[in-house]
Amino acid sequence: LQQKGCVIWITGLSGSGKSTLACALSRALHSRGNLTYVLDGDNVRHGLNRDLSFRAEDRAENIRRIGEVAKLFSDSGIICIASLISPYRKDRDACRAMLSEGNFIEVFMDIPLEVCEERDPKGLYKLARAGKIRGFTGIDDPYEPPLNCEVVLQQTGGDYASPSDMAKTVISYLEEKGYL
Ligand code: GGZ
Repeated sequence: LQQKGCVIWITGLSGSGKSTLACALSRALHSRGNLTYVLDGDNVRHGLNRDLSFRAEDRAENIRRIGEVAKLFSDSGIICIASLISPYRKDRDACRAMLSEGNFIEVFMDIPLEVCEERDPKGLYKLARAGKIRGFTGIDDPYEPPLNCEVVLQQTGGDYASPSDMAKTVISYLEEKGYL
């Protein structure tokens, strides 16, 4: 098995495509024979983290727990893909500090709020604008973009890369850095 355990941490707004990328990346790695595990914020909140709300302290705890679990997977040699909004820089940096040097690969879905809101796959932005959801990230709750992350995925020439192209970009990074 040609891989080194690590955590690929995908951060970005709701509707930016984090879960879609996590899934595409996981599939692409499986087809190469690599082992992965996906920890998706929205899913983990139905089980392990079902006691947590979206207040800043609870988001911090959500991120901390997912970081700890991701570390366990990465210690076992698995490539763990964590996809959650993780809006606060200090919470993401605390996860980075938990892992050995270089084993935390932060991937920023740099998709403008207008685009995420236009997509609105679950209709949550509409509810947030109508005041039916309070403290929604990007509307009335903050999102702090990474200042120094390993991979930034953004618009190129007026169009967005497909999930499989984005997955390829991440895989190239992993190859370049010797994780694969
Ligand atoms: C942001 C919210 C909120 C609020 C519910 N703010 O796009 P989704 O729907 O499927 O994924 C979002 C998910 C965010 O959970 P995370 O665990 O990723 O968040 S964090 O890292 O900040 O703890 C969204 C939905 O839950 N959702 N209410 N108020 N997103």
